[in-house]
Amino acid sequence: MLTQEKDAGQIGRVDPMFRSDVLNGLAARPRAIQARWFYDHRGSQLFEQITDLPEYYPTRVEAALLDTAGPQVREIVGSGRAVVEFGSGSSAKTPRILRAIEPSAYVPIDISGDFLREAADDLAEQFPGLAVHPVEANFLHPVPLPDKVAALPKLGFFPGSTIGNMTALAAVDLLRAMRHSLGEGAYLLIGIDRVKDPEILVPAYDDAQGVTAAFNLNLLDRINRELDADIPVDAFRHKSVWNADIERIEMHLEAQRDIAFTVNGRPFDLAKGETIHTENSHKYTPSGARLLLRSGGWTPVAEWTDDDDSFALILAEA
Ligand code: AVI
Repeated sequence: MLTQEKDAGQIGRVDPMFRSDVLNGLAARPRAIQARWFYDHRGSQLFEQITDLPEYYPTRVEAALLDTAGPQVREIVGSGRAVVEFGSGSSAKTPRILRAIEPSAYVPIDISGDFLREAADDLAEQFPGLAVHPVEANFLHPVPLPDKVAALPKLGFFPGSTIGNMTALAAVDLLRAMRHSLGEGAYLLIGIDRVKDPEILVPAYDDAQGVTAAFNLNLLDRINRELDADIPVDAFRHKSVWNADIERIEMHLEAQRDIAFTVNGRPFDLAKGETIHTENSHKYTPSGARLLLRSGGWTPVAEWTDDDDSFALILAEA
């Protein structure tokens, strides 16, 4: 995921960025709130549940691909590198790659320091002898890496198709920032979800158990909790749609009736059927993914996909 936000509501602080993004997003046309705000404590828990859903194939398929690709990645990049994971979160996929690569150091980067240190401690315990240097930073910009890994060649790790949650332009900027952070001679191992039949894609973002719906609607609960709002959450419905022109899944919250509410003292009115756009998940064709990487300054050198070509793990060179 892009970021793991601290649960400001639980500790009684209001994040001014959250407030301004929500107020501006609700006033804009079309109305839209950035997906990064999904990940309060509850949202992060719901996302973990999403990754186990039968309909949500990316996590499962990528985990299997990491197991297959690991030894081949090691053959190409060699051992002894520093693995630098962007947006490491709970570092759930990390052991798979660390086991295969046998790096000298592991540098998890995440915006949430609490999550980061917990995950770093866990990994240090699982891999005794591995130097773990967590960095609390926003990886959307170039990140200075710790001096202790300056001399080591790097392998960037960006799993989960998180890159898909950005527009292509923002994705290219991020890939360039990563190249800058990792330096000459670096490799990047990245997970990218494929364009496929909407009959598979739409349920992956609108599952039968309603976990994704709860994840999307939690954003409104979060606004009520943290921004002194009175949004009638029950009056909204989760919607997942495939936008074929832009090759992306879009998540929206749709008003089921005319709705009036206030956020931080500001009034908003939504007509029945109006939506708040909350997330984009861009999918890539094989050539589209390679073009994206090249535009971001990376040359693809190897690629692994499952039998259905539903997800790709790509190794690229700086
Ligand atoms: C974090 N990110 C890659 C997920 C995705 O598939 O776009 C977020 C998500 N949203 C709904 N389900 C999963």
